[in-house]
Amino acid sequence: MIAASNPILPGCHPDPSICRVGHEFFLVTSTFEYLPGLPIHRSTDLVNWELIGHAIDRPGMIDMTGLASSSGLYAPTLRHHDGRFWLVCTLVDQTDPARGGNFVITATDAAGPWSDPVWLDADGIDPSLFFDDDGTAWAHGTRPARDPQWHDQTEIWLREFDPVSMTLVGPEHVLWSGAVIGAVWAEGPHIYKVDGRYHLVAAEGGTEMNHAVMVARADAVTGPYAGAPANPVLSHRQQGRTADVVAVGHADLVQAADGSWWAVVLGMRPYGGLHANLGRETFLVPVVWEDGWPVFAPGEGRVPETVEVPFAGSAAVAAAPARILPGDLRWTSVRVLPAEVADAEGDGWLLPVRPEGPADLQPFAFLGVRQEHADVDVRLTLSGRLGGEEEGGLLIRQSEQDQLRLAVHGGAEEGAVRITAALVRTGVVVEQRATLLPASLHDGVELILRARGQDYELLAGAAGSRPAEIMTADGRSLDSFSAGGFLGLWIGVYATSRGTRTDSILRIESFEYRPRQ
Ligand code: 6LW
Repeated sequence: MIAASNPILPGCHPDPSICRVGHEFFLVTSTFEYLPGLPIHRSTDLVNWELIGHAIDRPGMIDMTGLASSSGLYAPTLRHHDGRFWLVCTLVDQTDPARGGNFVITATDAAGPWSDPVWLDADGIDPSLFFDDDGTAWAHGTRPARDPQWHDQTEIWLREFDPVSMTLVGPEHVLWSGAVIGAVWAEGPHIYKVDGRYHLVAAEGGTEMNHAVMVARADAVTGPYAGAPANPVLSHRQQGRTADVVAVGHADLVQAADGSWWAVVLGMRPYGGLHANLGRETFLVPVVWEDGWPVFAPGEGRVPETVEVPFAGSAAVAAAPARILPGDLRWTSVRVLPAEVADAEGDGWLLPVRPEGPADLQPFAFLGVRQEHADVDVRLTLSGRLGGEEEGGLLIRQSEQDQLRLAVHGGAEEGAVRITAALVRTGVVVEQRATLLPASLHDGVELILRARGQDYELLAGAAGSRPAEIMTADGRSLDSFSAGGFLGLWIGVYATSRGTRTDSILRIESFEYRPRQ
């Protein structure tokens, strides 16, 4: 038997939703403005997870242009029914409520292809689907309470879902507004039928320090739902800011083939104070049923560091390769797909320089991966030619407003390159360095990030030579506790001409992401 180490999906993998088909588990998480969106991970043992594809992976499936950071694809739900995977999700534009909405897509293979979205007549976020054993299907989700009794009160709604016409039918039912009077953000609802009764699992308290998992049950899917006497059935809210894992909530349950029950939840691991640069990650929690109610992490009541999975064998999947080649599913871009901003060439990419840049709300030239480890070395080798106003390099990105950049610039004299480092906070450069290094972009420049906890050390030099230290930035301003939003950090490559049309192209010779054990 092998044990799962928590988190099972490190780095920005929030709002996990899980389902089982035979002996395989499938898991999806939120991706906001990043594309491809909604990664699908597969596992046979809940311990080893393999990224097999993304539900939103074709140009034009979802239009994300102009969306600000932390808008985009919110909490999805993944289910399997009648030979098909069903995924419901919300496209959110935080500045324009008229844009986006809830949609459903289906696939026979979770790795894809997925159907084009069918938009549902429902507002709010966090949609879910429940397929009852009498052949009916039910959609539910959360939205601001129509008649609120308190600030930030939400309500869980339910309507029948017709899987043939892909529409909501029949009357609407309001099921739940939270276990606690005055609870904010009852959300992330999922309904399950266990031993003939309907169980509603929902988060509340908001997705930060007061996050919690609540359960209610009813004899009919439409309610009335009564809360579990043990609510919250899981939370780290009472552990305060020094807990190793905080913000635990947003659970989804799954029953394994051997009859055992499990939950996936999101949580955050702060380091260097209350800063969680890796974002909201996915954790595994064992569940048992006592007196008709689920008990999360029995005997412990908190997210365990490791979880023994009795049916797991002993084989561990090999760690992902450090050098990330173009075909690697880990690559993501912002608001567009990687193939819409870059062309794979051999073991690297050609990255055409665009007028838009990392501070813009439009798609820009960017390819990146999640920061999944507090201690990591990232090594990028670039070559090509840049004009005088053009730049490209490493981008450590929280949002268009909060980021750290290490750039090589065009226009330096022969045999030298100009390197800058900049820490940007709420859109303002708060710390910067500039230096000339003996190197040539034609022959290759190496840009390096050494993250050691909250120290983000940036180095640069000619490819193959000893790199020079440029700046060490404090990463604390980059996490969502400081910057707001729902995301962890991404680390990638960007290029921009800063407004001017250009034919310049940067070549990404290699990109390595090497965690320090
Ligand atoms: C998501 C909501 C939440 O829609 O955060 O943790 C929101 N919970 O359920 C964004 O991930």
